[in-house]
Amino acid sequence: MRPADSETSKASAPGAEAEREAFYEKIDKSNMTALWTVLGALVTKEPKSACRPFGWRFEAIREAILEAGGLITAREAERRVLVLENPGLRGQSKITTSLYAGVQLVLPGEVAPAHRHSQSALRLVLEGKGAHTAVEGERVMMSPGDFIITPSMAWHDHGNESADPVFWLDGLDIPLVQFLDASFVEHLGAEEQPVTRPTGDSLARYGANLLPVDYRPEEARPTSPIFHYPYARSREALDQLSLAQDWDPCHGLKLRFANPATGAHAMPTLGTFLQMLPKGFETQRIRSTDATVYVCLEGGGRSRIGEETIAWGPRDVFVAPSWQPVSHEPDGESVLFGFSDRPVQEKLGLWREDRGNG
Ligand code: 1HN
Repeated sequence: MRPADSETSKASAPGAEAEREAFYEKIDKSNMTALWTVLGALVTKEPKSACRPFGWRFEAIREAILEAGGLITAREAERRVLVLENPGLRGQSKITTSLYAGVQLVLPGEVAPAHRHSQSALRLVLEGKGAHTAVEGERVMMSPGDFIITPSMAWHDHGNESADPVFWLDGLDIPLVQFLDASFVEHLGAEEQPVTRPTGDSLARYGANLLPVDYRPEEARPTSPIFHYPYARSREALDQLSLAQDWDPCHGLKLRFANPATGAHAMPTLGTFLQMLPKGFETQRIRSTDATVYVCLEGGGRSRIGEETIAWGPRDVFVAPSWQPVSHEPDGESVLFGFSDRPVQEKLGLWREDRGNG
């Protein structure tokens, strides 16, 4: 063999394999590993995720959590939630590699006690009217489709003064915070935090195309000062925009929830989206590096995600892993809420999408 050949050849000399194995075992005892044995799995040609496409029917979640309602109180559980675990990530409380999701039930008269933590949370109300959540001294009444934010380290508690059970989806950045070893939690001690501001205060102050005259967005915290995005308002925007008939071939009409003072994503770690698909509009396949959790708010249809087809209707939850092509087939006019870690990936310069494949 000429030197040039031997330099590029990957074939190893006879007997080398046994010698190498002995070497790997030896260095293993000193907590060392040879990079060349793991490099291919570490740096992949494209994203390779254990996360799988999957869907949960709301009826099945509802039935299970109502059963839990007879087994444990909200007070006792702190939060009575059934965690939606991705089938490829069982035992880790993850719906995607970086995101957590669960469905919470608050029964009439119950309180979920005040606490705060470094994880950011979103709530997407699925069923029931008349429960409230309090965030940093302000209460909001929850209605189906409402998107509510609990910023990192904001005190929050929930209560239900209505006569019916209330269900919502919780989305949190738990796996991200866990990965960074940056988790803190504190309990207030009191069941409910004191109410210090009138209901509707933050929405009027920051969500009416006005801002307090001396408000400095650059000094503000990284989460939107609005923590309640009522569905009635967002739905009206979709209705108005649908008149333009300006549909994106991959998204139909897709908007993101924003911090009105900066235009940034409403939350620093979670991107939140609202999407309208007109009746019979089959979207073209698109893939992106942010795995996305979808919740159907209205309508019904199917989504093709990678090799799977997932059917959905109102309040169903489904998940698209990173880099798997996604297309939607709505039977009637449909509205989807979605959330992902897109803001994190964008800030790190890692986010990519591809409309040309699949
Ligand atoms: C949490 O604080 C809530 O406040 C819900 O409703 C789910 C899951 C893990 C950690 C904290 C809530 C949660 C959570």
